[in-house]
Parts: sequence; C-alpha cells; structure tokens
Amino acid sequence: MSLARAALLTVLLALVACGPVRPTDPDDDDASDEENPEDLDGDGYCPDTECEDDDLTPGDCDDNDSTSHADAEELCDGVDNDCDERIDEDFDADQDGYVDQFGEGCLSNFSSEELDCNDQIAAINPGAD
Ligand SMILES: [Ca+2]
Ligand SMILES: [Ca+2]
Ligand SMILES: [Ca+2]
Ligand SMILES: [Ca+2]
Repeated sequence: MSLARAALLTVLLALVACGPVRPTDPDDDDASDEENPEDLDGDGYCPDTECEDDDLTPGDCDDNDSTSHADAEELCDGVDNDCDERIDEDFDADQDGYVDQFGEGCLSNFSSEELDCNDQIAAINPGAD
C-alpha cells in the first residue's frame, strides 16, 4: 500500500514538474522571444501616438507591414510607407494621383498603363480624356 502511494506520489510530482511549457520570458523584458502585441510586424513602431513599451516608437500606420512606419522611406508601391497619410507623394510631382513613369521602382509595382507619362502637368495622366 505505502509503496503504491509512493509510486502514485512520484507520478503526480512528475506530472507537476512536466506541466505546460511556460514562456521562457514571462516578464516580457525582451521582445525577441515572443510577439509584441504593440508591434505585430516587428518594425519597432507601435500604431498609437504613445507606446506602452519604451523600446517602441509611435507612428506605425500599418502594423502588419514592417516597411511602413513614421521613419520609413516612401517607395513607389501604392502604399503610404512613411505614414504621412499621402501615398507615393515623392513620385507624383503634379499630384494628379498617378506616379511618374520614370520614378525609381514605379515600373516594378505598377503597369505602364498606370504610370504618368507627364508628371509635370496634372491634366495629363492615364485617366485623362
Ligand atoms: Ca509597420
Ligand atoms: Ca507617404
Ligand atoms: Ca509608397
Ligand atoms: Ca502625377
């Protein structure tokens, strides 16, 4: 009887010792070991005007895209990369909504029919009559 109890106790202790695996860093002082809910894309920027995590910088307009944040470079890709609420502003000099056909990288993200053949005159663009 006592031997069986001892065996049972041993099994129980083993179960406790081998319980569910806990995160290795439960106090969350190192963002690298688990996903940070304030920074889903891991670019170091949070979507809010203030970040609870001191390691993060505010100003992420797309927390699912690590190429979009407040200090990103604007790319010619139809996305607001630098989070100033303007899309591809560096590639649309005449502000008609069509990026310059000679803009760096534009041709790889847009078809030639979508590109502005004259980015100095807003009346001239692929959508004009
Ligand atoms: Ca982002
Ligand atoms: Ca922008
Ligand atoms: Ca862009
Ligand atoms: Ca344009």
